[in-house]
Amino acid sequence: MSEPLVLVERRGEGVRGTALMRLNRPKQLNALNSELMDVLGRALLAADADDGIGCIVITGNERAFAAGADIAAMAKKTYAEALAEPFITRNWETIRQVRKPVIGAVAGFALGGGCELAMMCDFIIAADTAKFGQPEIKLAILPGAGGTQRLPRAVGKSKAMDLVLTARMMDAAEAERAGLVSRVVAADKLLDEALAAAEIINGLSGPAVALAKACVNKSFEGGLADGVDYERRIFHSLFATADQKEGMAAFLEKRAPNFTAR
Ligand code: DAK
Repeated sequence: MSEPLVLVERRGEGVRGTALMRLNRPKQLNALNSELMDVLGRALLAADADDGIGCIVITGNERAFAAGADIAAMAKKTYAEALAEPFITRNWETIRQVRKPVIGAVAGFALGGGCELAMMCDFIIAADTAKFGQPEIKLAILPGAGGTQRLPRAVGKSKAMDLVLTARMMDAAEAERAGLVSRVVAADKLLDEALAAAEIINGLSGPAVALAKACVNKSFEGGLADGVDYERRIFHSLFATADQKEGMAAFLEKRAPNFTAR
């Protein structure tokens, strides 16, 4: 039997745990082909629908998060074929449907589609070995899974242009300075750090977390005024939840909250 393309396991002891998803094509540096993206997409949707999961962590291995979409699978496609068949598009957007937080835990190469997949996560925790880049220009293509849109939003126009146009890689320290990653840790602590962050989220109010994620995402999708208006309405709606009452009461009573996702 062949190895699963994504290894999925539940981590954490609490009522809500973490779905840990490891990309698993090590010989190809986790190059992302359609089959792998299908499996990942199904796992993401299953975790999102599972009440026992609060947070998702996507990771690779020590050498690579993912070195891009699978060049071998793309190399011979004609323009007409790329247009006519779903190509690799159908399963690249699945992650955007996920309402629960998705943390990218990146060690080694995160290039091309690998960098784009990491950027589709809600935040990235990087090992000090991580290397990010959009080297597609070297293949005479350009980032095709949102890289030209998400990278400038993350690191600003100048650095995004630099990376996209020169194909150079950026190390973890530079990525942290630029705001692409939220934190950098020693490689052997990467998974612990990501799972600890997930565990904190698992203990919070599920509805509040999902709506906070939606609000932050909204800030990237429209103008500031629309985003603030959207945020205000979502903010008000949270006062309909029992978790808001409990969270504020617990603070005022100087005790730990007991959230029930209601
Ligand atoms: N695809 C296929 N195989 C890959 C690969 C990739 N992206 N990256 C590495 N590999 C394979 C290598 O071919 C090699 O296989 P064997 O020769 O052993 O059979 C094996 O992984 C180990 O790689 P290397 O021998 O090259 O290892 P090195 O340490 O020397 O170099 C490297 C590591 C990461 C610098 C190098 O492998 C490299 O430059 N890889 C390619 C990086 C790259 O160009 N990435 C961008 C690919 S284009 C879209 C969605 C996504 C995309 C586009 C559209 N839509 C939704 C429309 C994305 C496009 C891309 O990502």
